[in-house]
Amino acid sequence: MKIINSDFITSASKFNQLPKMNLPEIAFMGRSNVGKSSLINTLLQRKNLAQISKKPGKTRTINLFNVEYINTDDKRNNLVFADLPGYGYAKVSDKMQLNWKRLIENYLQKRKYFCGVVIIIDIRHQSDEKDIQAVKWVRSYQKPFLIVATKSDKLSRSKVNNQISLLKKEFNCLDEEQIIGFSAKNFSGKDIIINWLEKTIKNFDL
Ligand SMILES: Nc1nc2c(ncn2[C@@H]2O[C@H](COP(=O)(O)OP(=O)(O)OP(=O)(O)O)[C@@H](O)[C@H]2O)c(=O)[nH]1
Ligand SMILES: [Mg+2]
Repeated sequence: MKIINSDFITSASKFNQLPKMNLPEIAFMGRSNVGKSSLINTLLQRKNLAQISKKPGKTRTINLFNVEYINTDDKRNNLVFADLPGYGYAKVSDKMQLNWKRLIENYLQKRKYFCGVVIIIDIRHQSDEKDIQAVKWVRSYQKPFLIVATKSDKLSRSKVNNQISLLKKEFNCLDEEQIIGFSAKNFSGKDIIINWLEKTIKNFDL
């Protein structure tokens, strides 16, 4: 799969504001400021399509992106990326946190063409309760997911491997549940994510 084009579609702060797309959709979720938008921009080869911020909590809505790609058979196709709002931002009120939970829950449960989710964590940190909770939550919906440990450029290669083994234990990963290292700075791990996208879409019955 090769991504050739991308566009912002819309932002929605409520589930019922999301447009019906009739295209396979991949969601991206993780803690606030972990690097979701940077990961999306890297995959789309765009500098700032999904906004990047130094201030955590920038993405408070579900942002949809239309992605055009060609497959190995040279056919053009489209899919959708959904940048989900980050969890666990301390400065957000309890009410906002509850709204967030409802929005994501509705999304995971009801979004018709949602076919898989990329869960993003920071490779430098031990998993915290919110990340472990998020993975358990996503597992309960029985959709394919890929855990991406980002900012790998901040660690040496040997530390990256150690940290991934540690994280796999902390998340109680089954053999088929992968955790991969990734960096939006040097693009390591990008190809593995693209391959996972391709496989996930192919396995999804529209
Ligand atoms: N070194 C390094 N920095 C990164 C990487 N990915 C993201 N960052 C930095 O981390 C910060 C947050 O990145 P974003 O992509 O905005 O994170 P986000 O998860 O979308 O944040 P919110 O939408 O605010 O929840 C920015 O300063 C990025 O430049 C990476 O792979 N390596
Ligand atoms: Mg963001």
